[in-house]
Formats: sequence, C-alpha cells, structure tokens
Amino acid sequence: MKLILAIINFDDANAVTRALAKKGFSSTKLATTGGFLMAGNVTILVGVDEEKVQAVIDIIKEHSHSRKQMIPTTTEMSYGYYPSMPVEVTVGGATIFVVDIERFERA
Ligand code: 2BA
Repeated sequence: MKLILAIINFDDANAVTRALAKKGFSSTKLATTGGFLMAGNVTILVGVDEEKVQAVIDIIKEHSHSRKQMIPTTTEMSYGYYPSMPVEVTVGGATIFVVDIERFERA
C-alpha cells in the first residue's frame, strides 16, 4: 500500500477531493502552510494500493492549477532606504510525494 501526499492550492482542494470521491478514493484534507510564502495551502492524503497510485495522481493533476503569485521583498539600497521589489513565483499545480505504508489498520 502507498500513501500519496499532495500539496495543492486551497482553491483547488474541493475539486480534487470531489473528483477523488467520484472515482471511489477516500481522502483526508489537512490545512497546511508553505514554508516559503507562509501562505495557506492544503495537503491531501490518499491511501491506495500500488496499482492505483497513477490513477490518483492523474486526478490530482487534472484538478490542480498552477498560479503566478507576486511576493513583496525589500533590499537595503543606502541610508536605510528599502525599496519594495516584488518577485513573481509560480506555485503548484501540485507537489506530490508517494511513500510506502508499512501497515494499515482500521480499529
Ligand atoms: P511554499 O513553500 O510557500 O512555496 C511556494 C512557491 O514558492 C513554490 O511553489 C515555489 O515556486 C516558490 N519557492 C519555494 N521555495 C523557494 C525558494 N527557496 N526560492 C525561490 N522560490 C521558492 P511550489 O514549488 O509549487 O510549492 C508549493 C508548496 O508545496 C510550497 O509552498 C510547500 O508548501 C510545498 N512544497 C514544495 N516543495 C516541497 C518539498 N520539497 N517538501 C515539502 N513541501 C514542499
């Protein structure tokens, strides 16, 4: 068995979990925060048999969109002058990890 962890945009989370449920996959949504932008995102957990991993990844990819985001940064020029230098980053669609599950039980 495998555990798929997918970090996706908050705005895509419902579409992803609905599409997973439609195909019969259980999922759990966690509210998470990215370490770089310090902005909220969503991590989806899906436990599946190995042969279904690609199907789940395909669904996640289909419903996760990448977005461009501007982040403010400042650099000191001189005399304590800090002009704002916005930088554009591309976030997502989805950052996906697949890990082995040693044991799975429902109690
Ligand atoms: P954040 O850490 O907030 O990163 C948001 C976006 O900022 C990243 O998008 C990337 O485009 C940019 N970014 C991140 N770190 C950077 C750096 N050191 N320098 C320049 N730009 C940087 P994504 O790569 O699509 O990542 C989206 C979110 O997925 C991340 O949010 C983080 O929560 C998660 N993530 C990405 N890679 C990860 C990893 N290797 N381990 C754990 N979480 C990861």
